[in-house]
Amino acid sequence: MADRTGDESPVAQGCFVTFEGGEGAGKTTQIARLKARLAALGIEAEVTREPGGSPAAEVIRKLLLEGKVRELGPRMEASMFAAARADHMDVTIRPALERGAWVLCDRFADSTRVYQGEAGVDTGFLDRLEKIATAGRRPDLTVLVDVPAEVGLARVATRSEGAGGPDRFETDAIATQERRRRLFLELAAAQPERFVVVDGTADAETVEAGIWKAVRARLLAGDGPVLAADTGEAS
Ligand code: T5A
Repeated sequence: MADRTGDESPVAQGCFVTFEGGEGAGKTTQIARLKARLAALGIEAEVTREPGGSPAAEVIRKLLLEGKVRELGPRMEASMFAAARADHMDVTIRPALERGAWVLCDRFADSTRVYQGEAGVDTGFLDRLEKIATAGRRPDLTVLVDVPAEVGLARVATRSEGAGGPDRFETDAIATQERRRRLFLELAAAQPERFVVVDGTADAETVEAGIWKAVRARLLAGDGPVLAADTGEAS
């Protein structure tokens, strides 16, 4: 596993991989598949999600997804996503990485950039929130699972029928969902060293293969973990 300390010694820290995309893109499905692929190499991966991923952040998740914060405005929503993220980093993500596990996180700070950015929260405010919430720890790789909004929403609609209906963000208009998609693609284009974009409309096996190819190329050398001596500071 890559060294994130900047030291010469090959002290292993886990890799931090985030998954982003619109509603129903297939992130959760692909995280489970990547976890299994890593396990086959003997690499432990902790799966987590946002909002949520720690006991306190799960409390905030419930408030956000029920829509109780919506009437307080997008700045308040952005602040609550960030508060949840700060706790998630402290309680779940950082400790896992420090013990050498990989962290596979379903959504992270890019979702705030896209969802709350699209809702009108200015970039300066989002920058400050991200700095506080993450203390500058960025993902080593971000997988953007890209699907047209109608494809993702159709998948989610099938699932919602038996699960108490759609959440606060799934009910937004299709034009809003498409703007979010474009913003995700813009983020990916601006940071190609961190992002890989995969076509989420393909079948799950094909999507999985595309993600695995990127993980191998960016984070693994051949069949073995990348050591600090091989890579220096990983991006
Ligand atoms: N949010 C989140 C913000 O506004 N700001 C933030 O900062 C953060 C962190 C979270 C909501 O919060 C918002 C964004 C979200 O709206 P959530 O319930 O966690 O809500 O929702 P999502 O992250 O969108 O997760 P979903 O479960 O809805 O989508 P996934 O995980 O992308 O999709 P998945 O894998 O569950 O698959 C959905 C369905 O499609 C099928 C699956 O079997 C499943 O039924 N599927 C496929 N079908 C065909 N082909 C494939 N390739 C398929 N892959 C999966």
